[in-house]
Amino acid sequence: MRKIAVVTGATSGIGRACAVKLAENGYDVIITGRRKDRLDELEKELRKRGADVLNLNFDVRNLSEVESNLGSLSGKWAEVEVLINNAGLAAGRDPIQNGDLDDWERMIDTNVKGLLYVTRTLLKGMCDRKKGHVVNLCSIAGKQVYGDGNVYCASKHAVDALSKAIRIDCLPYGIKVTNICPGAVETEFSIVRFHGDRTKADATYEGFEPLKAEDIADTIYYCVSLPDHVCINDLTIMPKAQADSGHFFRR
Ligand code: NDP
Ligand code: 8X3
Repeated sequence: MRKIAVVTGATSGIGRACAVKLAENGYDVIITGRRKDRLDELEKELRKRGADVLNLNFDVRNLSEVESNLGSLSGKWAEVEVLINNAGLAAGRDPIQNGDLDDWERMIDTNVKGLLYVTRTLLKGMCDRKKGHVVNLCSIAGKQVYGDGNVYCASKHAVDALSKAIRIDCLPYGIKVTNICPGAVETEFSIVRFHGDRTKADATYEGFEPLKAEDIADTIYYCVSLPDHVCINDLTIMPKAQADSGHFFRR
């Protein structure tokens, strides 16, 4: 019997790659995101790989949308084993004194509150079934703060704290929690961060080989495929050319 996974933010980058990897490896997948056309295209791709798909179009910042989409799953879809909390973004890269309030709200509402809404909604069933694996997309920004990264780093430090907190609170229910902390991954992340400015986005990855979304999906698949008694709690994954948040070797 195929297992059920939920991937938030499956319309792009790491989330999309995770959905494909899971579909190729025996999971039926609930894919979510705001861009309906991309969800529809991904659904076709996953079905070609033999997976059944539930395509749910909502914004993780909206609690009632989260609850109406994920709070009343029925049949096999209610038995979610793996939740990949991936939906997230950086918006802007400015000194805090010049920070844009709308950017701040978007990051906190998506990366922290959205993750909480989705997790709370799905954890109830996982705890009842005493089975489940929550994978949170944190970041190296959840471990270290860098210049002009302020609120994004704070939001990812919150994810780091929540991964630890969920692990403790759900320990009696056999729930595994894996906190994934990548360095630079070339996706749409920087285009979103720089509000569509491709020159700035491309400069982020200039002179070195960044990680690919598939590198992270492979790593997450490894984590969720381990025997039931084994949990990778926390995993930092970097491009070879990136030592930490601030040290890159660019040619
Ligand atoms: P992308 O921009 O390529 O993908 C982000 C995904 O999040 C999209 O599918 C987007 O879908 C979804 N998303 C954003 N806001 C919302 C929302 N309000 N409601 C629902 N879905 C939303 O970036 P990545 O794949 O790189 O990022 C994925 C995660 O990985 C993020 O949490 C990011 O912080 C983290 N990360 C990324 C790194 C990188 O260098 N790229 C490094 C470390 C961590 P849609 O717009 O359709 O709603
Ligand atoms: C994305 C990686 O270094 O841009 O989380 O914060 S970084």
